[in-house]
Amino acid sequence: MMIRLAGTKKIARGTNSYKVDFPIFETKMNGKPLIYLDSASTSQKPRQVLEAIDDFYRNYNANVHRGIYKIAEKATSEYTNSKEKVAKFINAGSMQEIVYVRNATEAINIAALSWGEHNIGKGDGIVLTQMEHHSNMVPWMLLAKRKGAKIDYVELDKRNGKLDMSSLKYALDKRPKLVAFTHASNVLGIITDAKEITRRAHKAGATVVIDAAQSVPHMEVDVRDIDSDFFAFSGHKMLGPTGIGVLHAKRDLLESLEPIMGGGDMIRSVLYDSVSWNDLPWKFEAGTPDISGGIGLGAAVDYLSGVGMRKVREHEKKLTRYALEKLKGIKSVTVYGPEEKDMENRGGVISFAIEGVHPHDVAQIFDSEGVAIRAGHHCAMPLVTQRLGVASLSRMSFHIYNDESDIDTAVKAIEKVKKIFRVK
Ligand code: ALA
Repeated sequence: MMIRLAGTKKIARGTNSYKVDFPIFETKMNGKPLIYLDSASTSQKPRQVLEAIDDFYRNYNANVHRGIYKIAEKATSEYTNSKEKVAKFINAGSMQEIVYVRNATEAINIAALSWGEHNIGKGDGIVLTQMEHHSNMVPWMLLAKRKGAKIDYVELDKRNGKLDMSSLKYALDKRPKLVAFTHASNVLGIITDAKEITRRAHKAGATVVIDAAQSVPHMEVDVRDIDSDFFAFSGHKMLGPTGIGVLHAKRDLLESLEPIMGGGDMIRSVLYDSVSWNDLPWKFEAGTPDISGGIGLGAAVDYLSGVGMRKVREHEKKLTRYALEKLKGIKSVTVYGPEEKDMENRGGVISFAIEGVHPHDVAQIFDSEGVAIRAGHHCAMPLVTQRLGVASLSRMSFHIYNDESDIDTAVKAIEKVKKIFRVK
């Protein structure tokens, strides 16, 4: 059972009872209560995560897998235990399938360097989608360049902005070696049908890599049901600390791969002329790992599990629908991504534009009202500039600590932007 600690100072509350768990909401931004609408970029951290990290450094800081003394044993068991928690959270086969990395980007790069290096050759096909984040694009571009492979992009449906399944079919008919796609777009909020895409990709003989950076923090995820080969996400977007992320892969696949980094912790034995690897998942974790990060991530998983991922998803659906309805009623505002009628396929990310106003100016005026949003190409430049045809977009994104009053404040900030820039 989750224990919710009361805040020490007053936190402005709307309709949200979770906000008190997040100390950052005790601070003000430009003299106003902080309204944080940038969780797709990074999430805020509950007190329970901060306390778990603090507890490690204060009370049992020691290296893992090395010390024969009490605090080292505790550090090792807490760190390992966090992997058990993560494995359960995404329904992985076992903690041996949970490789800790720095973030989703590093996870995808490891898949490209370990699996890709040995399995992609000249003329092979790699299938991506038009809405990938750079992190699920550039590692494959680098690999394709090294190997002489060819990249195809699954198009977005012109009618609803979702993945065009006939374009996927066209790409799969060419029997690619790899299909890599996002589970939830950080720009359009679109949630892809990961299970169905994986099924089709496997039928075509492809290995599947899923960028789950924007899905795992916000919804129930079952990697065994999806059946992906590689699955990547970051701790910092799911209420955990920065610097820790997860590469999940099927055990047989991980067993078959060579590590790409060598050093302590990933070896079983080294002689002057030979080396053998440690068991999974340590085989892929060279050097002293991010121990506090793993422990913090475990605490974040405890927190999210205590709330319940269905509840997180329902909360964000309700907020997103509320925000989309409000934005629809504002003249000169264009919203990108599926409409509020389609919430089953939409996450809590809303990219928008105000006619004639640069998104950086929008973000600056929001900032003056204490509201944090992101503005730019959102690390998905091809989607934003080439596919959507705009230089940049403003974006609000939600998590469990947001409520309707946050959106009401954002709507007031939009009215302020329109007034300052004399937008009709
Ligand atoms: N990928 C993160 C975002 O969408 C940083 O903001």
